[in-house]
Amino acid sequence: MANSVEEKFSLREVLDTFSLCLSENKEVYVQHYVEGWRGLVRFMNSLGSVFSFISKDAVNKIEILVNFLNGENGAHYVTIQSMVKYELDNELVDLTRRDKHPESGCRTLLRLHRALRWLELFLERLRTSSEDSKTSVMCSEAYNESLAQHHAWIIRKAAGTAFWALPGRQTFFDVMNVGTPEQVVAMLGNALPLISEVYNITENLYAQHDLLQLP
Ligand code: 1Q0
Repeated sequence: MANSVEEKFSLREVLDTFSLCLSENKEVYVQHYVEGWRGLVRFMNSLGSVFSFISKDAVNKIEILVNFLNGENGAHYVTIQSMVKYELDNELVDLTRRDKHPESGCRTLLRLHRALRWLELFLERLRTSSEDSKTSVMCSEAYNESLAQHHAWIIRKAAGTAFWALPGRQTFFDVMNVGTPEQVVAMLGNALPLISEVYNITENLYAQHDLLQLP
């Protein structure tokens, strides 16, 4: 019982993690970035096993990045900026097709980065939704505007099916463990600018180095 309480998802906790992502000079710490994703995956797991194919992929990508962070070149993986520089300078990124470095930090983080855009769009819809809004609709609209453009048909199909299993808005709010719907809305209002900032910094960095389409 104590365990289930300990592992209870709290939106506040996850969002705190994202707020730690930015350094003073606006670099993005990989450690806090992946911690934020771990929290989100915990939340997704609590929604049921239909989402496990999604959380498995997310966990796999989190682990690839953690292994780099804890590896012998970990110092280069402290921020997304230093990772990009290190991997590009040392030709550790497959730029046109997956070959010698199929699981580079850059391509792995790009997948989470695209998912962060989905999160931003979804949470914004949730924040401005009304009592009778459907989470499945908000989720699939956000998905179609973001991640779907990078996914093959079969994955889009599976994701679309999973979205139908999402709990309703009120249950969603309850699981977030923040308080009343008004408090959830206020919390999202505080969190979204932070998530957007992390997203935009990463997007600009990747665009600057022409990395947005890494295979
Ligand atoms: C709660 C509902 C969750 C809906 C998540 C939407 C994302 C759907 C993504 C479907 C991905 C399917 C699995 C495989 C995909 C890979 O092919 C793909 C590309 O990788 P690769 O190596 O083949 O090139 N991978 C990805 O695109 C990465 C996908 C990561 C998705 C991580 C989603 C984590 C979600 C967390 C739930 C957040 C709940 C939000 C509300 C909480 C409030 C803070």
